[in-house]
Amino acid sequence: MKRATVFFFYIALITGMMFMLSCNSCQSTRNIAVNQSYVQHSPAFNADSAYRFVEQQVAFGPRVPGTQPHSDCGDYLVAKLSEYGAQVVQQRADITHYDGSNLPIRNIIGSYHPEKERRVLLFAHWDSRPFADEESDEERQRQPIAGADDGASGVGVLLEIARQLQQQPVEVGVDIIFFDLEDWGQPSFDTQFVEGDWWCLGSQYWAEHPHREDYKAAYGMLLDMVGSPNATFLKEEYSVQYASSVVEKVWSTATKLGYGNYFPSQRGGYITDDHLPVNKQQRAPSINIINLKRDTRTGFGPHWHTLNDDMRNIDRNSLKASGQTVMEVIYLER
Ligand code: AHN
Ligand code: ZN
Repeated sequence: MKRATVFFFYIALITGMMFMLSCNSCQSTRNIAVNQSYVQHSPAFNADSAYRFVEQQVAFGPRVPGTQPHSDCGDYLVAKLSEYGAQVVQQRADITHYDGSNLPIRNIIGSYHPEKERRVLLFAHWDSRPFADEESDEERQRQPIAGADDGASGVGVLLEIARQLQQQPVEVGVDIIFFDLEDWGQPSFDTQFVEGDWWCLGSQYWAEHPHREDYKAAYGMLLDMVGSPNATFLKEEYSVQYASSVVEKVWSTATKLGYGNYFPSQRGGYITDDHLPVNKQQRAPSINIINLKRDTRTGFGPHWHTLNDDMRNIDRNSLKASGQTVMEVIYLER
């Protein structure tokens, strides 16, 4: 072999070895990087937009069934869902309440791809509680709450998801339901307890009379009180009992997205809420994403069913954590 050839051979060998070594090291650093950063599949949930949807509902005044603000807000919600391309169906009925009075129910349902077989159900209640019965002052207990967190926050997040669904569709069908009359349970200042299930009247009605005959969804997610700062969505017990795989999917997705602080791996109590009739009537195995506390008397945030449940209590970061997590789950669904 000529000297030049030998020289060239050695150069080629050394370059090759260096290439293999560098490739090895870059491979391993790349693997570490992949393990650490999760690549999000869903479009970015816009928390400013969700915040405005909460603000707009609250601006109508307390959405107490039978009042003008309630009726105006209902029209607004129908208009928004239609604007964002959902097929909207309204369900109206009259029910008799614990005090014997007649109350009108107005459930608002927005469907995406109603022809698709595989469906995910997203829901929240849009009415607000007629009494702030967790206030200490008795006079204040009879006033209606603004319900920024309790009601408007879940609806606001779902309106933002509706807006996103129009811009970028998902593979499965999605139904968004705004349930009425969740929050007219008997107030604590009543002295006579009337036997019956007085919470969740809108969802009870829908579960018995779905908007489409034999309606069934693969699973459902309820958003209730998702707006206050440092919300903690503990694993609510009925959710674990009826839909444990959905709980695992949602909580692990939240953790991958970096929202583990909002979705800690801790159990909450059993909460009677709109997911209960949906689970019991088997319309969908459903979970409740709800801010639960272990260190308050009620088990909810300190503003719960008080006059403090207003816009001062709404934090975009909490809307983002719940909204982006739900979006990630549905955008991955096939
Ligand atoms: C009970 O306290 C029985 N249920 C609470 C459900 C609820 C009320 N969510 C919001 N407001
Ligand atoms: Zn409430």
